[in-house]
Amino acid sequence: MDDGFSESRDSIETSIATRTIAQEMQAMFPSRVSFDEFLNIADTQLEPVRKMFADYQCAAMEIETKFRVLNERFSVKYDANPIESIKTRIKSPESILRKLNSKGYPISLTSMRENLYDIAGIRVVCSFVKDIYMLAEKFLEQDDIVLVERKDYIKKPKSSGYRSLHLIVQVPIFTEEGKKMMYAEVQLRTIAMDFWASVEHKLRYKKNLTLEQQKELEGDLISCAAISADLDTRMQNVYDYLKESTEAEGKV
Ligand code: 0O2
Repeated sequence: MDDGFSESRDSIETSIATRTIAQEMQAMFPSRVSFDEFLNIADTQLEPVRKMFADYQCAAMEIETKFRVLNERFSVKYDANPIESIKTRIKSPESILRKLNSKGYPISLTSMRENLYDIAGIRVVCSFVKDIYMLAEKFLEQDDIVLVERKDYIKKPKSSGYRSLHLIVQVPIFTEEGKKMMYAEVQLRTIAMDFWASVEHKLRYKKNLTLEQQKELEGDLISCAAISADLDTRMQNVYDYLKESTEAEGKV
């Protein structure tokens, strides 16, 4: 049975772990870092990092809410939900460091804020391509959203076959320190695009493939991307046909 002490026990364990690390650090640098100094440094150094990740989390929440509101409004007006699912993620510290390093940017919090636009990511999955453009338009019409860049990989897919509409935006968040404009990347896709991208992402990290196998796989993925694009077009046609017939029946 849960004795209700798990949280306290966790924090005791965390505190013991921190002490052990601190003691090891102290043993490594006896003259430079005292135990209390180390804890103090860790705390003050981590505070701005924690704050920054919280800022990005808030930006993702703001944008997610905007899309949920749009979905609700459309469900009332047209009796249909354009959005199938919304996922948000904050880029991991490892991935942030790798990107800063690969692009030759300085490794600092200021550099992260100024140079990386996709630390907060929001993925909106729709059934139909037309809904993607309609939602993007309604989202960008909102006067607190600043469009920084639009990358239309639906009209112009990447050489890998990847399709999605990307919007790099700035969104305001209101914190105890005042208003902050945060960068975020919104990816809008259909279910078919999302399926392709997640499978391709998994396969891309398979390490034990020969060069020949990789080439063959890339070719297969490009044909699958074409099939998925065709599926999107046909599903859109079915939807448009049904919508038109329903509207025509209403007029009779
Ligand atoms: P993760 O894990 O999603 O964070 P830029 O961001 O402008 O400096 P980049 O990376 O070329 O340069 O931007 P782009 O092309 O707009 O891609 C950004 C994101 O789109 C990627 O983020 C992926 O999520 C997705 N993406 C782009 N191309 C592909 C692709 O070929 N396959 C799949 N599955 N996803 C893709 P990250 O940072 O790469 O990864």
